[in-house]
Amino acid sequence: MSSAMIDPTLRQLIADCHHFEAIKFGDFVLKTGIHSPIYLDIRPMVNRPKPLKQLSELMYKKIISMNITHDLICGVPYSALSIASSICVQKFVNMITKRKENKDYGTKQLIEGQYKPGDHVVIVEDIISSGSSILETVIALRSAGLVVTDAIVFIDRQQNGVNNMKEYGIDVHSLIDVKTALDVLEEEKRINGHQKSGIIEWIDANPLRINDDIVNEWKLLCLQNKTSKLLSYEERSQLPETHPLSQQLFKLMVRKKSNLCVAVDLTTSKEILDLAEKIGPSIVMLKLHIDIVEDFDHKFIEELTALAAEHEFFIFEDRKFADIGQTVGLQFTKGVHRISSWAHIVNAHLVSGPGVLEGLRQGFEKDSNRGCLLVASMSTKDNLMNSAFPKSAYKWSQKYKDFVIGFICQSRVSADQRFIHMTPGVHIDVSGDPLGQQYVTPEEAIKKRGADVVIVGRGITGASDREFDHTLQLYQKRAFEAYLNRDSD
Ligand code: 5IU
Repeated sequence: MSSAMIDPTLRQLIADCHHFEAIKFGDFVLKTGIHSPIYLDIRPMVNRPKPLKQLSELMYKKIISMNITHDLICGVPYSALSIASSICVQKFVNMITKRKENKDYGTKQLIEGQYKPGDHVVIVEDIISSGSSILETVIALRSAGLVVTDAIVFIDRQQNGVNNMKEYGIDVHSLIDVKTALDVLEEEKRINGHQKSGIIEWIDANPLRINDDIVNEWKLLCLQNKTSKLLSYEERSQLPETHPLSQQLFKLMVRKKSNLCVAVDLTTSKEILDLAEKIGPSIVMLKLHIDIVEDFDHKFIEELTALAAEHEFFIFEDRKFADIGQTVGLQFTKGVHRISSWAHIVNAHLVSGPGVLEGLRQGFEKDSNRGCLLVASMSTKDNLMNSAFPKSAYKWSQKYKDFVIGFICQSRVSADQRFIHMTPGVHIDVSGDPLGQQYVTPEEAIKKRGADVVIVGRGITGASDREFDHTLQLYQKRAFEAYLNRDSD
């Protein structure tokens, strides 16, 4: 960061830090016994109304400019609690707090405030050194079923904390790093060049690690699988405000002992109907690409719908709507296929933004028993769907709950268990195809990646006549057993 680019308020805040002795220079003995030429303690800043207000405004601005999904904010105790409260009051954002209890407080709830599992929380902290305090907060939040991926800090001490936190899936965004703050203080004639280079040398020579106790707590949390502890399909069918289609799907999975969706990528209606007849009893969903069917007509749809009713499965048209809302609305409801008239489930990409969901909405209006899955990640090699996609899928799923029922993804997107996670790219024998497809086993998809439903195409449709029934049953059994044994390794 160049000091010339710094926001004037931030520059003033750094000068104030020195003035109020939140940043001091000298010889200080830290908690660890190490001598440090710089001392940072933000309390004198957050005890004063003006710097507190300015700091919290800048931190919230950062949250907005980084486009961080946040239902709630949480300050790391203690100094950052004032910052979080100030953001809460000024910006009307709800906050939660983490209690700072000692160890024997045990399993008692550590989070105070109103929240529900699946809410997205952004952490607010004054200074990051090793990252230990932030990780402690992350552990408490994730144990309570909250989703946390980002933290905002005032000053990064540049002692490896930001890097350390990456390992735990947390992106730390600072308003300023300590070396830039030193540049400002030198420009403000509060420190000379010699002092500054001595401090920088010390910083570079003293990278920090996360405290072992906290790392162990993290490991424990992972072992207990608490970060992703999932309820049974039955329990999830009963969660309040679960979409009616998802409720039916959860119940169907229990009844049929199946969490299998077959991708029927065949090109004639006869082939598809014959296969649907065979696989019907073993699946909960049949996935189509209607645009590859050469002899499409609505009689085919009637017959397929009748089979779906007879064998109890849902029809999923894998159309991946992705255009502007206006076009998508037409693609969904018009044309030869009139997809909205028969597909129980469709899916959409959010590349063009949430307009796609507004476009689809008209096709769902009349029938709440239809749903949409958001594509959050893909199975293919070198695809361009970076972490912005699951984040945005999560964000918009919350706002379109009336017809968004879940995600097509390679790992879970939302801790909100009312949403269904479906994973394609599943095969028990091979690891990929020559066109970039990459496979995982049903066990990997369900136990490691948290899929609720696996989508299998050629693993089943490619089986020879002689082996077909056996293969179908094998996939059904392995996928459902992986679900039943989800919590064992
Ligand atoms: N499909 C994927 N990967 C994805 C998405 C969809 O394979 O990331 I989004 C579709 C494509 C195909 C089916 O219809 O799932 C997988 O077929 P195979 O199991 O035959 O590879």
